[in-house]
Amino acid sequence: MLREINFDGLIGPSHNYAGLSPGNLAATRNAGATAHPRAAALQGIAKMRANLALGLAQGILPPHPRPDHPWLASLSTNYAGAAPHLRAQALSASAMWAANAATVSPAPDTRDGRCHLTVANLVTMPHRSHEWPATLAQLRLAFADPTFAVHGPVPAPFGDEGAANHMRLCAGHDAPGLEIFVYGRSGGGFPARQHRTASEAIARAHGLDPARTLFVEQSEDAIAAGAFHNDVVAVANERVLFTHEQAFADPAGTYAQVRAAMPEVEIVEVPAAAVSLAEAISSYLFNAQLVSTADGPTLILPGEARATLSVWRWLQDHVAGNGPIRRLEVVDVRESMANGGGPACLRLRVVADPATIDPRFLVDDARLDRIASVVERHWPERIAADAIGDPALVTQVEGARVALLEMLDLVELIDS
Ligand code: SUG
Repeated sequence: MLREINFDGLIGPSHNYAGLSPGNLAATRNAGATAHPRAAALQGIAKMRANLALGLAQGILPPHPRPDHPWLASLSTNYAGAAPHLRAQALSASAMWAANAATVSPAPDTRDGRCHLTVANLVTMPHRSHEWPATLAQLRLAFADPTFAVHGPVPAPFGDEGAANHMRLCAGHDAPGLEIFVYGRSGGGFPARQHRTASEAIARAHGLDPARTLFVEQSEDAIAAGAFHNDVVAVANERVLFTHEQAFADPAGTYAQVRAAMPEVEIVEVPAAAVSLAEAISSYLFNAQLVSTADGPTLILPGEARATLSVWRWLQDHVAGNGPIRRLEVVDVRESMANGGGPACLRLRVVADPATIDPRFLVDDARLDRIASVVERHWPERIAADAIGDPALVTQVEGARVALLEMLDLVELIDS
């Protein structure tokens, strides 16, 4: 049976605040702060437990090998000798944001009836541009079953940031969907990370039906205000599209196209008069996971959304007024949030039959207990900005990942 499975990136032992992402206001604001990788990973695990408690299927994508020595070697340097910015880029735990791992088109949407995944090239940010080989190795293992097709990255310079700029609307997860690719141009001097050419290439590779595929431009105002990915200002699930009024370059035209392709859609637009773009972005209201539970459409929100008066008031009114979103769940992922990654950034959605997935990538409560105990034993308690070059930190980070992969029975990933 096809169902939605959320694969969360397990927050890696090298999680730190190096301010590597211009245009991501939280990350640049927190540059130089002390990070807490152990607490960060435990917050992510608690979020996964909360998802299980809601009756959702849950998977994981383990951290990548960091520092990325082969990447530094390709730049003719090594960790000890590299310039500080290259060292930070090589150590980044940014693969935790699994929404940027790949774009996924479930089997009901594709010409050959397979579930297609294209690994994201992430070429716009140097620290993310070297994620894709390790991500691809994981996807090829997890989705080795012939009911999946796993594609390599779209070539540079066409930036692709994966599911963070892709939404799917459908009558039910196992029904044919309308796939919406959101691309950008730039805004406020910040780069657009998703290029239309990349989105079009992915739609072709996945064999999508043009009648059920839309390419929509993100608003420049949203990018300028810090929405470096569309999933910071809009999210979709089944029949519901939940969006800020200023998410798209042409909101009315976008809604008309969506309604024409899928008349039963329920568009929930939050007006700027109720929640400003700045509040939406600082609270990550739209970086919630919008999921289907027994209670109906449910939003899994970061604590920052509850702490933002206008946002929480809007949500309360929506639920009290019998709006399409029926339930609110709040999770604490503040270590990830401080680098601009909310609940939705941390997960990649895959609609598939769980029986077709390598079980080493799926989790239940007992497995999360074992993962948490590895994290408690091996993840650094803190990483201060000036510790990035410390050889003892590198030893601890590398050892922690090996301990995790041994426990997960995924030692074949040690070098990739
Ligand atoms: O690419 N932050 C990530 C956050 C990604 C959020 N993902 C989604 N919106 N789906 C990024 O900007 C910060 C790393 C640093 O500065 O050390 C970072 O990469």
